[in-house]
Amino acid sequence: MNLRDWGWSDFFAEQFTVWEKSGYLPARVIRGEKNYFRVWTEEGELVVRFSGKIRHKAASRQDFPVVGDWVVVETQADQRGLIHTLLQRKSSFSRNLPGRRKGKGRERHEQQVIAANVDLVMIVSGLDQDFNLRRIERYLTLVGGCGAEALILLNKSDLCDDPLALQRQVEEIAGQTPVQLCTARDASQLESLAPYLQPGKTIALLGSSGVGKSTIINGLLGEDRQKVAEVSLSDGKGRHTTTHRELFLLDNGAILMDNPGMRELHLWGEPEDLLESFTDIEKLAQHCKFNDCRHQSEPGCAVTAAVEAGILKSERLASYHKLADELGKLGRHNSNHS
Ligand SMILES: Nc1nc2c(ncn2[C@@H]2O[C@H](COP(=O)(O)OP(=O)(O)OP(=O)(O)O)[C@@H](O)[C@H]2O)c(=O)[nH]1
Ligand SMILES: [Mg+2]
Ligand SMILES: [Zn+2]
Repeated sequence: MNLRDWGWSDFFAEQFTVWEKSGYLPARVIRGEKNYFRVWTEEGELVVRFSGKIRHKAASRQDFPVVGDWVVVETQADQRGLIHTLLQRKSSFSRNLPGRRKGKGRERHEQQVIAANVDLVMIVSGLDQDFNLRRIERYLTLVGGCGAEALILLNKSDLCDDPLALQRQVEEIAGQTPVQLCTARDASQLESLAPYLQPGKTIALLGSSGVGKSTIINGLLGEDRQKVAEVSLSDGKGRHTTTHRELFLLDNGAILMDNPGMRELHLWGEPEDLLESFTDIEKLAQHCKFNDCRHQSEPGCAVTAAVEAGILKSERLASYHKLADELGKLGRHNSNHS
């Protein structure tokens, strides 16, 4: 195998040229543990730690590697190594970890980079109790700001009487993002994903616990590599079975990232990220009387007029307001968003 199998491209190769004579190797982070990472290099898999230098130089959390990152490592004996630097990311997605530090007064916001160098995010949603249009809008907004493409995957069609009706509901809020149905329990149904699984492309599966992300990964790998577990009978919620992000290489060359189900997804990004996830509202807004219309109760608001006319659902506008507020609050904390 070579580096390109793991998603290496000219974008990273250019950054590595200054390291070429160092004897160090480029490596991709494939799994993060508490105090070390597993990386893949041309010489195989290594267990690596941070050099003191990277700790010293890191100004904030986002300077530390996450799964999907490309790093420069010095190899040591026994398949071990040290990470010397983090190469610039082609894309990354982050969430906000609010109110983590105890203290009085203002709400605190902290950017947490979840994963890096992802080309496509599959937003997985279950067609059981998990189904929630507002949550899908939230995920779409997250992906809208991160530089990756998106696909919405509605799983567990077998548990739903009319999957096509739900697919249509999702298509209404999805804009240009494609929406696909599947039943991951039947691996043969995953063949429809083939067009998205291209060699060297990194595809992350995101969604709540229990929606079937690991089942999809196992189905595509053709073997049970990831543990899966039944959702709770009482409330249909998942049991947070997957606890680590991890990359897997498929036979056809695509790279899949399994992720733990996210409990809370607070957005990190810019208000402009809504331009991609709410194109319908942004289009209507061009006809509002005031340029800075907030679509609350301003006169001449084309957005609220569309709600009154039944063209736009009020739940969708409420969702837009909620997400816009959330992104707006990040304000200047957010100047180093990448
Ligand atoms: N009926 C049905 N069950 C499914 C389908 N796909 C997955 N499941 C089941 O849903 C449960 C949860 O699946 P997982 O793959 O563990 O879900 P996950 O998204 O990885 O969950 P976390 O790792 O907790 O985030 C398991 O019991 C799966 O067998 C499907 O298409 N239909
Ligand atoms: Mg899982
Ligand atoms: Zn308006």
